[in-house]
Amino acid sequence: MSDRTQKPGISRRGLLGATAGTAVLGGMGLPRAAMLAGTAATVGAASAGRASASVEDAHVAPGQLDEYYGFWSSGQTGEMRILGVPSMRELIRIPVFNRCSATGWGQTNESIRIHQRTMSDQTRNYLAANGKKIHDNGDLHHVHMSFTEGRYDGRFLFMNDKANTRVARVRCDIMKCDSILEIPNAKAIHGLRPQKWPRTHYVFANGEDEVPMVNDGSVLDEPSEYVNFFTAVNADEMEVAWQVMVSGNLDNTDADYDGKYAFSTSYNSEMGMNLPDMTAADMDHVVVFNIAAIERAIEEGDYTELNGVKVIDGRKGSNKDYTRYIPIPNNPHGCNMAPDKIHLCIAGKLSPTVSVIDVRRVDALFEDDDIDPRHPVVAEPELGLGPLHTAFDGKGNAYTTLFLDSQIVFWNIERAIQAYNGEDVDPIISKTDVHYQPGHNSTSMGETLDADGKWFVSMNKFSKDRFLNVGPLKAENEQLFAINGDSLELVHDGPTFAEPHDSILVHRSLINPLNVYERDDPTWAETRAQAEEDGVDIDDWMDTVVRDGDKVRVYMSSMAPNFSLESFTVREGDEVTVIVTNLDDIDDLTHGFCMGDHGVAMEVSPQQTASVTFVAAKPGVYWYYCQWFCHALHMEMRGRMFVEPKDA
Ligand code: RUQ
Ligand code: CUA
Ligand code: CA
Repeated sequence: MSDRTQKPGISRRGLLGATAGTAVLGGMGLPRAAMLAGTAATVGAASAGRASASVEDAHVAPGQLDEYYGFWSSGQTGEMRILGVPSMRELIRIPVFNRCSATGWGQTNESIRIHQRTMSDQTRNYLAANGKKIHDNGDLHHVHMSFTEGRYDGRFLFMNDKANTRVARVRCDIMKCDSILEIPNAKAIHGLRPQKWPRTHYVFANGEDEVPMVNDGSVLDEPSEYVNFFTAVNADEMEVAWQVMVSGNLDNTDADYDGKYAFSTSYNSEMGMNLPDMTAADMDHVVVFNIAAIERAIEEGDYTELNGVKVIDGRKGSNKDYTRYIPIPNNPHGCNMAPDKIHLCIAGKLSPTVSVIDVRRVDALFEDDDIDPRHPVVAEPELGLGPLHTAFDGKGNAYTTLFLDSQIVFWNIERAIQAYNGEDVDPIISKTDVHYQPGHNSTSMGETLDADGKWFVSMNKFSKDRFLNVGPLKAENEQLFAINGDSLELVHDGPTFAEPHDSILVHRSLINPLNVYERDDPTWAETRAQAEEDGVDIDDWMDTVVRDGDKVRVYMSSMAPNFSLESFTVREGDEVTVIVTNLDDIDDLTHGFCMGDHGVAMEVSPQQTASVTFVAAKPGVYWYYCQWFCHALHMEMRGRMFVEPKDA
């Protein structure tokens, strides 16, 4: 226990195990909250002690389906994951910014096209110089679904790549990435949120790292010349709509429920280049982006064009209505809009506070130049050490992770406002230990108007002693809690590989993916066009080899347990493209194509077409096989590639 980070003066966690601690805290929370509920009429249903979910509800028997989809980011692994909640069973992994051995993501022509569609020449040249076609790593922090009028609409999921400054989209009908957008000018896309109202026309994306405005080497170690960029992505076209240059850096972001504003935290208002400088100021800020004013500026031409993007100057002192800066203590991090449509919670990180912004009071910042820039702040409860992110239950309560305290603090927004106004009330309802050092948290439907206050997930950066020791690199830990009256009841520890960064919990009624691809899916539109040129119908049985100089296109179909081609012949040095259509149209009948000893493998799901290109550089006989278990004769589903020597 001694290795846990402890808040000085609190020994309770050292004495109590997790379950006991949770139970005791819950018990302590109840009478106090019940007492307060009597005096504060505004306190929501949670304080009435009514259970929203319970330990029993968390049991999902084998064969039973979960009530929620959990869409998980994976941090530095670069993929998206889907879990069932409350069982916390991992259902599948969706490769996005990573290379996937199983599916061929990052190797198939279809996925490389998605990677390269918006790739800058600079990136393309860099990759070519390093013998690569794509970046095969990513740092995927945040997954969020598209909205229509404040509710998830089940169309798309959007996600960031901090490592290589990108935004990606996943189609919810097939649960595959269909677009990757490289963001110009900005560096290190971190915070990302879709517009909530009236619909997700924009996805807002924060650049975290400061760079010279034109980053071509002409300015290097001159931080006074550095800027940061806030990007609005057109979510339908997956193109950059516009960018805003800001003062300070940008961390997390969220949008309001009126379609008027987006907000971003900045921990480096100092524009420091090292730790002492980045933490020097007592106050950093939240940037407010005035969407209508920015759109007007675009229309009226008040922008600079930079690398093909319309960039607006929203820096301090630009004297325009594009941005405002709200001072917030001290290296703020999380930025979470409550489903009451009114309150935005900014987590203090180095400050033990969460600053509550009433978004209705933001208009005044744009109308009155002499107003106190902190006018929209209506509460600033002191909650504990290291507040990072806040989730909501739709009943007026908030749940904030305390990284340093390894706790979740469950508090009431209205009571925090009363306390800020001098009333003698304590906003804190209960505190619950988590294991250990939580970053993000999420609640079922909690970032939407349908927040239902049933389930709570804490995504913890350390597991320490919770699982069998697997060596110096430990699993991380995500914990599921039932929101039960005034307390959180731990129902599940879920070890995960790097890393359970963030998640959203979406009711299953909103998600309805296909079982089998539609043959006219746009994913392979370019492959289809090439086939048409070659006179091959990829919707039908095909066993055609087309030679085009030293390029060879091998068209084949798969139908369990056969490939249409038992063998094909190429010459040493040929560039070989194998195009496979899986003609099976039965649920769950995925085939694969793996070319032995060539580092080539891909998924071909029912009714899917996929293709892969490689150079046949080794003369000899090579077996290809179906690497996705499909049939009793799966092992027999194979064939030979003959590579004739060049000088034969
Ligand atoms: S933000 S460090 Cu999700 Cu807490 Cu990336
Ligand atoms: Cu087809 Cu295994
Ligand atoms: Ca700072």
